[in-house]
Amino acid sequence: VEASIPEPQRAAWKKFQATPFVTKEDFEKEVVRHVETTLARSMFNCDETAAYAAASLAFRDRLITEWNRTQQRQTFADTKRVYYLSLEFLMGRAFDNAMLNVGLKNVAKEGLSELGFRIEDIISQEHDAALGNGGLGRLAACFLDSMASLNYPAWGYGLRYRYGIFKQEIVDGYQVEVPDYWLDFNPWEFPRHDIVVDIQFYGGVRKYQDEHGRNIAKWEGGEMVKAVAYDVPIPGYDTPSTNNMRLWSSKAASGEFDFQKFNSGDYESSVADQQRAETISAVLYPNDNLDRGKELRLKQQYFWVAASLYDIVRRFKKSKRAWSEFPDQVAIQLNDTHPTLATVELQRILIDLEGLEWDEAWTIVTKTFGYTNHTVLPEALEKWSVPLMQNLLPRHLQIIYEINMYFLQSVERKFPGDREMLGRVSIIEESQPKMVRMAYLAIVGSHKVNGVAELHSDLIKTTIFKDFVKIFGPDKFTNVTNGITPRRWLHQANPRLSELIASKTGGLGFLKDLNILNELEKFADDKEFKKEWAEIKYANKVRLAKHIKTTTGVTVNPSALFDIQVKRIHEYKRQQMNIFGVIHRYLTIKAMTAEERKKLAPRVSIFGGKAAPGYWMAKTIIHLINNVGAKVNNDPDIGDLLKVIFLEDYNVSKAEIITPASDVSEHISTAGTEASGTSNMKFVLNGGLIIGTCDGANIEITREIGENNIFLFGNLAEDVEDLRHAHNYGSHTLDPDLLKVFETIKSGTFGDAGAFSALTSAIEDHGDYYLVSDDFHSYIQTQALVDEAYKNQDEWITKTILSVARMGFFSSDRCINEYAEMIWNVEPLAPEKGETDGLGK
Ligand code: CGF
Repeated sequence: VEASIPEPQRAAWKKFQATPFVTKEDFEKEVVRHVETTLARSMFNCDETAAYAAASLAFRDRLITEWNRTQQRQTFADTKRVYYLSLEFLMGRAFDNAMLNVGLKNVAKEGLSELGFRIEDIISQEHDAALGNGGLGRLAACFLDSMASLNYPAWGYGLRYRYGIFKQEIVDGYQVEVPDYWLDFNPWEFPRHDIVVDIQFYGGVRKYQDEHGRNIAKWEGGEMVKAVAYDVPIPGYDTPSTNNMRLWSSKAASGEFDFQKFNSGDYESSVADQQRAETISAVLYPNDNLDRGKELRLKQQYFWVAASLYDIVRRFKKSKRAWSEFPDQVAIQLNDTHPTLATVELQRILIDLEGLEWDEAWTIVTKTFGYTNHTVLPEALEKWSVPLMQNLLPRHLQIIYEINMYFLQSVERKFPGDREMLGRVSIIEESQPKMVRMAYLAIVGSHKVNGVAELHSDLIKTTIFKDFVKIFGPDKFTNVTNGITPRRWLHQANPRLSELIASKTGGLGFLKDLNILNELEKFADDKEFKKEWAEIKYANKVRLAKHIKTTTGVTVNPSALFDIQVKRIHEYKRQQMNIFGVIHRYLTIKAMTAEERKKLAPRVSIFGGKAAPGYWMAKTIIHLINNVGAKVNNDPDIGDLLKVIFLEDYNVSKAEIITPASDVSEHISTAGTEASGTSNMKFVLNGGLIIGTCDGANIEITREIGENNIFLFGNLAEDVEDLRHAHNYGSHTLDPDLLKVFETIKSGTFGDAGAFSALTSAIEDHGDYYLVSDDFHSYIQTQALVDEAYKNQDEWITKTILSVARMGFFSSDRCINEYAEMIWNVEPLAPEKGETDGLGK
């Protein structure tokens, strides 16, 4: 308030307010200005990197202007806001997205061309913002796009990692990890050196009574670290609304190194504090669906939630409302259990700092939070050791014990005498050491819990959270099936398809209401349309084939069937089954006559994805894929009939090239293990078919597009437990075709047989937990159906058109509207008609 300009001077401010560029000329002016002043270069010294920097800064300025207006609008309207807390935001590149969302890509294209640059070259200069591992982080990024596009007052809160997910190199067939230092030059962030929050760790709790006889708990001592805010503007599509993603970066509280130590010659330890503090936001943990329980990770979590809550509470307090109104103004969504400490931190703020009574405070907390569960895999369910938490966050542990006590008392009242139930649902696991079960804490601290696809939401209710359904009733648990943003995953990744769809559906309206795609149904048998459709798919395959050639040296035929599996490498996702299937195909082709070979559809099997650095089995799968590729791709007997490709360093910007180029993509997890999957949606939306199991969102995709348009196979989730039991306690006969594949691997056909023994023995000797053998036969048979179907291109194309036409449900806009209505209770705040939006429309 103190910094606000007095009324009489505001007229001058209004007169000179920044005006976002709209015309090509103004854009060029901005680019040249940034080259000459911000970058201190000139037309004699402007390479593509500098041009990218200047063009991005021109767009960033524009976004910041709209961002300011959006924030002012929201502050004046004083409406409820949503805060999406996610430890991961897998944003990818921002420049192309910003140009498309504000509707000025053509302006930029022509402007850059006049200044001597091709827009594609400039776009490719950008480093991906890879602050995430996989689906969870990319989902958060799609949600930000949708929240802005739908004009919801919403903020994302995350960590500004200095190193994003590692870069993957393949050396001699092995994955090698290389650090991803992405911040060299990042025009998309906006440091807020004025927004700094002190975060406390360690220390102890002093309890005493104040002069009014009230019990006080004071967290004292320990260590202080500073959280500095960095803002990233999130432009909505076709709206001036520009939301904010605030990422926190850690800094030593003193800000300087210790001069005394420095002067006495102890240079190293003089900077130690600084370094220790900065380590907190240094690296993203590279695990997907795995909890490792490392202290630094807990530090990251608390650092981030404490800074975010401080910010949220500060904003609320400005409104001078009563605390009871907090949940009317604030909705906080916990993306997985990573931010669960936020529930405890809010309770601490309310009772320790603001003096509220426990019950009043806890009512506010539970009304404020919602929790999204993303997995049922036991190894991914977060637990923190009690001694670790006691040391790092002593006051929070006390509050957790108190939350648990009141919770267990309520359970006891509902189920008197059921001690087993108390043990099962306790937030504290009575193990050695004791552990805090974060998912249970998140459930108890939230008013809604949701899964991310129908099957998954049913499974959490009947398995891992069964008791909680009995305790809280079924209404607390709900489903919001995941979605993807059609702006990035259709319009940006596949511009020609987007254009074709626009030409038949009356413009780009489908990017805002994806159900409009339905109008494509009437073209499913239209010859001319089908021809154009097929040409676009072919062009996208040519583009990927070029990428394959430059990155791997292998030539692939764009007319072959492109079969793609790109995602994190994980045993439950079963890339091992895919590569075993590829080996089976190789053996089959080898045994075929020339006549038989002529009838076969040539195939390119494409894999991509990172393995967590400590996940040996996943790394072995990558190794096998590469070795199979080396053998098959160089076998003159095979030629174009089969090629096996591993694409290095799969990330968001590569996905934008890969996704539009699939004929078939693989989503073949063991039933019941993949919560949703979102790449399945991206592939279908881009005119590819799926081979998949009855798992996650595959089931709803089938419901929407029709079972004739998807290749489903394998055992069902409800049979998995029995099969596993039979493997361990009954007779376990392996599939004969799979055994032949194993024999070939063991014979050394793909290099050192010993290198892959862990993969085969997991199935032969260790119970085949992921049911590879059980599903192998139907997988191979279904792949044969794919071969057959692909031969009839006419029908195939019709299937892909019908599928795209029926994908409207999977827009992340639909998800966000569901969250807003069922969980957050927030309304969009659209800009007033006539309000200058700078869009030039
Ligand atoms: O979240 C995942 C993904 N691996 O990040 N989970 N986590 N944790 C699930 O496994 C996916 O199935 C899901 O689509 C994604 C987003 O909800």
